[in-house]
Amino acid sequence: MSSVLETPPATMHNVAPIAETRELTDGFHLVIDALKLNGIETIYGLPGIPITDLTRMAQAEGLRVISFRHEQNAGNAAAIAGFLTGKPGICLTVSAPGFLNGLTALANATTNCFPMILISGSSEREIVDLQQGDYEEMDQLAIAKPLCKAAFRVLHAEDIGVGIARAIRAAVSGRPGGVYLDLPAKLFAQTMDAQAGRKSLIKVVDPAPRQIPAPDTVQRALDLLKGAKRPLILLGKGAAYARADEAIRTLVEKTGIPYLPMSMAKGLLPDTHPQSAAATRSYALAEADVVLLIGARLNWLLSHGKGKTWGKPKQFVQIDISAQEMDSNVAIAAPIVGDIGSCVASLLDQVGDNFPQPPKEWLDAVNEKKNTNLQKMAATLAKNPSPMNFHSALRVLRDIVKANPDINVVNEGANTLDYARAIIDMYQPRKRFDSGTWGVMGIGMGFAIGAAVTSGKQVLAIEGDSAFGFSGMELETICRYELPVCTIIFNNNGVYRGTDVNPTGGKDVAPTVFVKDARYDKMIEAFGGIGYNVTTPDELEKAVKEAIASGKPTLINAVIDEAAGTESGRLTNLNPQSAAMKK
Ligand code: ADP
Ligand code: TZD
Repeated sequence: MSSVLETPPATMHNVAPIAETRELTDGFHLVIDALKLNGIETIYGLPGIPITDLTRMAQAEGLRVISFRHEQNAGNAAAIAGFLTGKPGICLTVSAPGFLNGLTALANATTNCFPMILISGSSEREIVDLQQGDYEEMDQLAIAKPLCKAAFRVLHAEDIGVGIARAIRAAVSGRPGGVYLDLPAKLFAQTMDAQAGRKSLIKVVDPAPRQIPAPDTVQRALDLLKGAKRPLILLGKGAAYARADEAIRTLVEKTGIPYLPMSMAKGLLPDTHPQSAAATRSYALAEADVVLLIGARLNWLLSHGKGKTWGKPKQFVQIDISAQEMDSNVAIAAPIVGDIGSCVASLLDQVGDNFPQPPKEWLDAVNEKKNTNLQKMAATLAKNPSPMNFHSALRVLRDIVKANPDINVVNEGANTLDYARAIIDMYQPRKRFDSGTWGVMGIGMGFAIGAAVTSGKQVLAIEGDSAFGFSGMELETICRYELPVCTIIFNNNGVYRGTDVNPTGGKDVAPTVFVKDARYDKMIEAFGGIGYNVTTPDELEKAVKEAIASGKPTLINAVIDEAAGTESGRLTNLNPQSAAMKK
């Protein structure tokens, strides 16, 4: 949109005035127009100086503006929208503190390779640079730079098109990540000729171009895989992001190689697929001799590719868009650098119907272990202890997801995360969103909102009671936008568990303990949502089914045995231990 500035010409005598009209646009509208031109439909943000009018105008111009209670949650929503759509999710914040609140989400998005753009208004450059104490003064560009993939500032309205084009391309090309775009307050009010403004905008052509792997790298990988005795495929969230679902499935099935999905790659192939080795993960990792990594890094989540977890010596084939990822932890015998779609297609070109299948002994061994473990797990899940524990509650949720395979699952906590990841099978790609590469708490309500807004489908947010606290105020946002989010709090009275005691006998409770028997269900009722308090699997099942059928904002306070679970979930070994502390 643009305004019309009428400049009445000087009139002489009684000659009728000829209105010289000039159409003007401004920084506000150029930002909105540039985003729209590039297919952006939603802004996740929190209004205030200097971007309040930008949020209003964006809404007026047809963008969906989802307004949050804290910028970190807006940023997390944008990040997961980026993961889901392949377009950068947009988070809009005010300066200094608002920017810093959003920055955690931007850094987390970058760490997880999710494309997002944090756009923050900023104060007057002249005052900031002389450190003269402006309202919300901060050198935001300098602070953002080391924490994201790229950072830009636009000073002139005619450069907004370039700034947004650069931000979009930086976020989605190559390894996706977070981009910071600094827009000083003064920029928004700058005006320029509307036609020149329109011309200054850039519609980014092919923002994430294919990157075809070199044929010899593909051949090297195939040779290694063909000679393997105990091959294994590992699918990471990069594989889910790449949207090469059919090609990946075909590769897995034509090679006959057992595979393991990382948590956010679950559902890329249904977890019930006969080649899934998830139920015998430890055995598969330790025994494999050639491992094909597709969009997964050998970071802490994979024990850095070495040590006890990885047991026998092995050779790695790694598909990744980032050449620098190769050899990050261990030697990569056959790196394939390119986008996963192109790399898998190149492999498939040579994997015909007669690709040598893995030796029967290997497949039999994997299947035997898998079936034994599945039987053990079934026995554990069948129990009905009172009070309810993680397993009996998750059995219910597993069955709900099985019956509703297009449900979005958000998951954070310690035990709640580890058990839910293992117990709940996923059936469709890009339906599971969790604490990710950092193991961060606080993604819950932001991811739930981003997933609900982007997909328009039901979300189940499965939350530890501590994890939920980081973003709980967004229940109001969920109610305000009437989103189909059912939040389930695994309430065991504390961080990890609720059983710690203060060793001094003093009045303060232990640092990991919360208010006992808190009723989180009452929180959502304050905003018009529906709350449930459940203590048994049957009650939980009834509540979730009702919640899903209603499609309304709901919260289920699921009372879990406060002694269930372990300290730090499955990460107990990462807690530093001092010899001086040992008795
Ligand atoms: P996980 O946590 O599931 O193991 P990671 O986040 O560690 O997964 O790894 C994802 C990897 O996928 C990153 O190294 C990233 O560079 C890569 N990646 C992301 N998108 C693509 C793509 N389209 N093509 C190739 N590699 C990709
Ligand atoms: N702060 C942030 C931002 N991220 C973190 N990961 C932590 C703190 C430390 N932390 C974990 O790693 S898990 C967790 C914290 C505080 C919460 C565990 O308690 P919970 O889960 O109630 O959410 P369980 O399921 O009861 O174990």
